[in-house]
Amino acid sequence: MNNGEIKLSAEVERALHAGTPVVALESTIIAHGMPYPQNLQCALEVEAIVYENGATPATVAVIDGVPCVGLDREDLEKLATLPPEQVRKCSRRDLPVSIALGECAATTVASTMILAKQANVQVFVTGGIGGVHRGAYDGEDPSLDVSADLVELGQTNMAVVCAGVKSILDIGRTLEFLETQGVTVVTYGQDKFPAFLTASSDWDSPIRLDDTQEIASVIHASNNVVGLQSGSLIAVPNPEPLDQAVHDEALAQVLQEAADAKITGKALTPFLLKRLNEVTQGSSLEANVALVKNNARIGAEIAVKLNSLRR
Ligand code: PSU
Ligand code: MN
Repeated sequence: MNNGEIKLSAEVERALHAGTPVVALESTIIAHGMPYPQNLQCALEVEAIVYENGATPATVAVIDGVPCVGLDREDLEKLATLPPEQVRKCSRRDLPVSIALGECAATTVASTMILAKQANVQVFVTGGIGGVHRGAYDGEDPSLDVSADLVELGQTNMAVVCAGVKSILDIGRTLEFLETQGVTVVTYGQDKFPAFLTASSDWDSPIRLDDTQEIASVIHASNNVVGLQSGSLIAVPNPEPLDQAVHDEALAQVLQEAADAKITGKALTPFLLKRLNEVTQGSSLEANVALVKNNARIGAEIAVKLNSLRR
């Protein structure tokens, strides 16, 4: 695929041409991570926050077989309102399929990184990345469920801003895997690595930085001094976390439900998020929206500072 085959929105094309900062956003969170209408509202608010903080938002998806970096309102609405089963959750392996078959597909962290990189975008904001699932390496019959996001971070140069790794995953093994892949992992403003819905996990972050200027300098050094072709992960603690006790109880319940219903593979994360939202009566969704909006603000700030280092 070359750049000519990726469709850029007019705003993104203008920003890239002018050399102003652009922030990529993923679309699985819209089609599979949140229910309608909160998904559309969140997507629009996140784009507005990126603009307010000095960068141009570029939501990534495949629309009728065309890989897009920057969506218009109509495409965003389509992704948000189509029944999730009609929108492929499109990771690296699925990208060629969705393009060849002319599908509408929502890009995960892995495939958003690929398309954003092709478009020369350097910073990407999401909610949570995929990780090593609990039980991936355990027991007599390990599932080997390790997200392609982690491998992508090891091989595609992109600064990914997230709120850490969901507590439904095996956070310790996820951090080990990222180390093996050579991914620079930084937590903003605290020692512990954050756990998506909750602000903190039991695991220490490999690196802590308290200043977005320093974070931009790290990304700049990775890209322009050592020329690493791997990505970096910036973890930002959720500013409006879910109550820990509510979280722990709900999590235990939905993990058991998933095991009982034998839900596995790419269906697992959407199932767990949906059930968590139902069990917590909307509190987990509120925490999810809050963290994505916060990440958009910090991510745009990093993109602006990184952009001025390039000059
Ligand atoms: N975590 C969330 N919400 C999401 C996802 C992760 O809290 O919507 C999505 C992201 O797009 C991520 C993908 O890239 O799930 C990972 O899926 P898998 O574990 O199947 O690779
Ligand atoms: Mn998986």
